[in-house]
Amino acid sequence: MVRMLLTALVVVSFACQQSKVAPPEPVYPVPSARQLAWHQLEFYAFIHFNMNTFTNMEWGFGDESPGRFDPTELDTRQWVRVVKEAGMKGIILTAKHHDGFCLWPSSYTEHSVKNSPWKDGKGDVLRELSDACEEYGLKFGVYLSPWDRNHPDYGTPEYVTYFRNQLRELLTNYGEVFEVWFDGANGGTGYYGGANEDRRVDKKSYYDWPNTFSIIRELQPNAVIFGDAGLDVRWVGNEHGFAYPTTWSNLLRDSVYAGMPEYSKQYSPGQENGTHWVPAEADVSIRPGWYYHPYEDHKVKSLPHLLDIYYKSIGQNASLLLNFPVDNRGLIHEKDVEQVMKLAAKVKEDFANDLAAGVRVNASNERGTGYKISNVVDGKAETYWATEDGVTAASIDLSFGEPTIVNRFLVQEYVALGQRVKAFTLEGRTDEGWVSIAEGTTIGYKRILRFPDIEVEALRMTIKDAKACPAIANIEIYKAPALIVPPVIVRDRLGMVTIEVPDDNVSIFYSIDGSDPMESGQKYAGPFEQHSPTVIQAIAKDEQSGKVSDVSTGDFDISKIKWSVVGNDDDAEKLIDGSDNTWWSSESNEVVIDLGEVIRITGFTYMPMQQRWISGFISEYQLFTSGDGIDWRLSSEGEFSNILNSPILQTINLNSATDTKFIKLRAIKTVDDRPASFAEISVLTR
Ligand code: FUL
Repeated sequence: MVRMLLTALVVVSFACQQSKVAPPEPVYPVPSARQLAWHQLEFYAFIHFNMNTFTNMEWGFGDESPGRFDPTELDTRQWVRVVKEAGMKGIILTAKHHDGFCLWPSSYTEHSVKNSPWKDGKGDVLRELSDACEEYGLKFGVYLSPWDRNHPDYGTPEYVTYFRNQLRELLTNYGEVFEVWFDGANGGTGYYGGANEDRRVDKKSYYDWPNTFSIIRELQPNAVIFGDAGLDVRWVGNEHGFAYPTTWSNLLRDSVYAGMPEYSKQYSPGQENGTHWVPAEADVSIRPGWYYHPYEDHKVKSLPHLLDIYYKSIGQNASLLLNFPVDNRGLIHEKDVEQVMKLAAKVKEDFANDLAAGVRVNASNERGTGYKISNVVDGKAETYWATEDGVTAASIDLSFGEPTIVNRFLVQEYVALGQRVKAFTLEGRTDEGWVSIAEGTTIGYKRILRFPDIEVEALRMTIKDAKACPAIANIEIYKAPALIVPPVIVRDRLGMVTIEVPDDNVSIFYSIDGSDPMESGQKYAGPFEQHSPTVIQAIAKDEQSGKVSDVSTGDFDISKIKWSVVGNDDDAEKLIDGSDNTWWSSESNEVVIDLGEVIRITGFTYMPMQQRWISGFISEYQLFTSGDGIDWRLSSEGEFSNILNSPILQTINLNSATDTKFIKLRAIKTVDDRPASFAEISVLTR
């Protein structure tokens, strides 16, 4: 009896072995274990906080006194709480930026926190942050600028030794480090210990990167190394936070080096035939600058902008490294917190209910046991569907069993076996049969397609082409609620008013008489003319859910349809074009506008330029009026207080209403003594 049982067992186990299917062969390159762990983080924070925070600069020269580093309320636990609550998995801090100032008391330089007034020189920002990360379960990473505009030896082999010594300090004394971040900016003018000169280095060879990298492997074997060219993670090639519709994790790594001028254009999306696995990381700041500047307090990125970044990075096979310019108190600014929390809430809402969870799923080809199509909806990253060897085109049908509205499709390759898919399509089965929804190229670790709401009974993803048999680990399907944000109202120079919202499925209601746009507003159907002074109010409404945005307000005085700028510079028209995003600067520090007819004005407004790199904000002005453009009368003079820190709309009311056909705005002083710049000038008549 026992023998019979044993025989039976042997037969069964033999049969099982027979039916076991071999996994697909990897398609090289493939990720290392440390890269695979990094892929799963997806979203983490950058903190730019250092000497520049106190000098109001983006790139310090290197001659700044350590005495200037003096945060009043530094609280790394606040940073960590915000980052964690926003759903991010780690923090990378600028331990040393290009100006060379160190946030930790390095033994190799005096240019550090130890000579600052902060905590009487006893403080260590890195220690505080790594402790806080550990307390809250976040990963901790370091940015160490290779370029050092303070160090006297920069450009010589001695500096490379110094740089490596610092790296050793960072990687030895602060616990586990998940990413080491090296910037591509290298060499140029600087203080260099008092030499005040221009020092260039050979970006390819100066740092002897292979030997520098081996220090990281020795001290922090799990840390990934970031640089334009890797080693492990590459720069996405822009600072907008966008990866590309076609983004390979494969890179021709031996063809690129950090700081290479043609990198962004030629190499940053990766290459199908790339030789090494070097996935992309998209870095972007929540404000225009990387460092804190009070004058950017009104320029924190909006929810629609941040959401777009999210989908264009994480949704396009890159990780997202979102920067917070910690302010001179030592805190993430309230406005930044507010915006990132809006993003976190919207991401949560978009991915709340996975409609793929209950679908019936079929594939046109299956490799066999262990690689079944049901693996793509089992919620497990380690199981995947694959086709038979040689089958590089196949389709997957996902049936809901009832009409279902969808607008997001999320798909992930089983990247441990390499990135394979080269082209795919998405179709939906509607009342009219199969209709095309979207087309894509690469997938990689994660690809998210966004498309307008569509009611379907089934979805079909067809892989059209792949480097080898596809291996798909995961599919998720969502119906993200519409993005309901207050509409943006603009009026151009000709008096045409446009009201816009980011989501096509959302209706806009507006009023032009000060009444509640929700109660008595009309539905916006396209641009309309508005020449007389008006307050336009608008709301966005999702007709499906009834959800309504806050009200947005556009306060417009008379239109500029009859206006012209006197002089022969066509570009000067930008200061009356209705857009705050265009600007013009005047060598003569003044501008004359012909209003086209005599108007009784009660005041005027001046909008300073809104670009990232600012110049020529007017701080002291004179306003002249004239009936003929020849005889001028001084109608107002004064200052635009605090304009440098707060470059928002400046509104000046005249002492008495004045009839005039011409106005002349003259800059008596600009904040930086550069020619006066103007984004927009308007008059007030009410
Ligand atoms: C750039 C640097 O030069 C900026 O200052 C910033 O650190 C950014 C993340 O990388 O290349």
